[in-house]
Amino acid sequence: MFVSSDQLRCDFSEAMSLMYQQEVPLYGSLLQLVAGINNDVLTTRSDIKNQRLHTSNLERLSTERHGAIRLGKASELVLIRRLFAVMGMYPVGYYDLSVAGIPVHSTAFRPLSASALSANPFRVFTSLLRLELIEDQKLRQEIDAILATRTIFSPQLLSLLETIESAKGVLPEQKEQLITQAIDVFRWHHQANVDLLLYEQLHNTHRLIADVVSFKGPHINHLTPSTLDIDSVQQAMLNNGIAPKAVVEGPPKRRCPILLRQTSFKALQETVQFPCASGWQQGSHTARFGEIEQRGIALTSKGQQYYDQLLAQVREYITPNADGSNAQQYMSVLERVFLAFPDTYTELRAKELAYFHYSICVDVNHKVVGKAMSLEQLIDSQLVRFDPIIYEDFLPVSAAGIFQSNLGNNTPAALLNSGNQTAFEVALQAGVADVFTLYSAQQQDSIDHCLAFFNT
Ligand code: OOG
Ligand code: NI
Repeated sequence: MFVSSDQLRCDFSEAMSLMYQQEVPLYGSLLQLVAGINNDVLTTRSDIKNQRLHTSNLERLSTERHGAIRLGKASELVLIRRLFAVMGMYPVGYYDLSVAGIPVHSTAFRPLSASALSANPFRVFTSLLRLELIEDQKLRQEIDAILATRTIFSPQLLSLLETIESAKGVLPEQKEQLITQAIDVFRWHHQANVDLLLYEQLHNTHRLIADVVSFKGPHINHLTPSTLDIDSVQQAMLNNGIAPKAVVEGPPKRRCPILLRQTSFKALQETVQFPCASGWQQGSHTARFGEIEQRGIALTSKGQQYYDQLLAQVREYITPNADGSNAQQYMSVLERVFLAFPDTYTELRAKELAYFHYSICVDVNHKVVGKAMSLEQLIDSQLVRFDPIIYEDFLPVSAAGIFQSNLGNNTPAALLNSGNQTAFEVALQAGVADVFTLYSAQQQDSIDHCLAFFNT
C-alpha cells in the first residue's frame, strides 16, 4: 500500500529536472546534446551496449545521475538525511574539500543496492559549510546568527515527514504533496536574505560562503546527466555555443574507463535582489551550472591508491589553469602518466585493481553436473562472464575542480586544513557508508550466485 522509495526517487528526480530546466534553460540544451550522443554510441559500439545490458538499465542512461546542494548548519543536514531516506538515498562516503581550499565537507546521498541504482540512479552530493574554517571571528558570528534563524523546510513538509516516518511509508495520496514540498526546498530564490554589503563581505571571504549564507534555502546548484562519450559532449558544447570548463576532470580517456570523468558549462551570472533601506537593490550572483559525467569501473582500494598516486604525479608537474590556457598540456601529461594504469579488464581484474560483476552465461541445461569448479575455471570455460561494476561515487579532486570552475579562482590558501569525518557524522547524526565495503559486497554477491548455480 505504500509507494516504493524507488518510485519516489524517480518522481523526485524528474520533478527536479523539470524545475531546473525551467530555471536554467541552457541545462535543457545540454540534456538534449547528451541524449543524442549516447544514442550514437549505442548504435555504433555493440561492446559498450552489451556491457551495459548486463549491469544497468539502458532506458535510464541519459537521465540525471546527480545533483548538488550546499547546506549551512548541522540541523539542515539532519533534515536532508531524513527526507532523502524516504526516497531511498543514504549517505555514502566522506569528502574533505578543505584540502582544495573549500570550506566544506560532504557526502553523497545515494541508492545502495544494484537494483535500486538501476531503478533510478539519482543521488545528491551534499556539502556542509565548515564555519570553523572561517578565520574572521566577527564574520563567523554574523554568519552563525543568520543561519540560526533559517528554516529550509516548510512547516507542512516537516509535519508530512514526521507522519511518513512514524507510519514507515508514503501513502499514494501523500506522494504529490511530498514531491512538491521537497522540490520547493531546492528552488532558486531571486531575493537574497542579506544586504548587498554583507553579501560582498561574504563573497570576498569565499564565494561559496556567500552562496550558502545569502539565500533562503539550499538551491540545487547543478544537475548531471550521464554520457557514454564525454569528449564528444565537451566538443558538442563548444560547437553549440555552450562554454565548457577548460578540462575534463578525472582520469584521461581510456579503452576501459575508470572511476568518473566530469565536465560542466560555466556558471551563469544571475540577477538577484538584495534588501536595502528603500526596498530592494539589484546585484548578481554566480552559482548555477550544468554538468555531465561519464562513469567507468569502480576501483578497489588498491586501484584507488594507484589512481591517487598517478594523479598526484600529474599535478606535481602541471595543474590546469582556470582560463584553459594550459588545457592541452595538462591533458597530454595526464594521458602520458596514466599509460601506467592497466587498460584491459583482464589485467584490471588479475591485479585486483577494480571490481567486477560476475554472471552466468549459459542456461540451466548447460550446467555441468559433477565436479565443483572454481570461479577461474568457470570463466575459462566461458560459463561465467565478468563485467565492470560502475563507480557510483565521487572524486574529491574532481569535485574541487568542479567547485572551483563555478566559484572562480580566488581561493584563500589559509583554508587549507584537514578533514574531520567524525565531526561530519556528528552533524549528520548518522554514519556514512564506506564505498569499498559496498562495492566489494556487490562483487562477492555476484560470485556467490555463480558458484552456487554451478556447484550445487
Ligand atoms: C559540488 C561539487 C561536487 C561533483 O560532481 O563532483 C560535485 C558543488 O559544487 O556543490 O557535484
Ligand atoms: Ni557534480
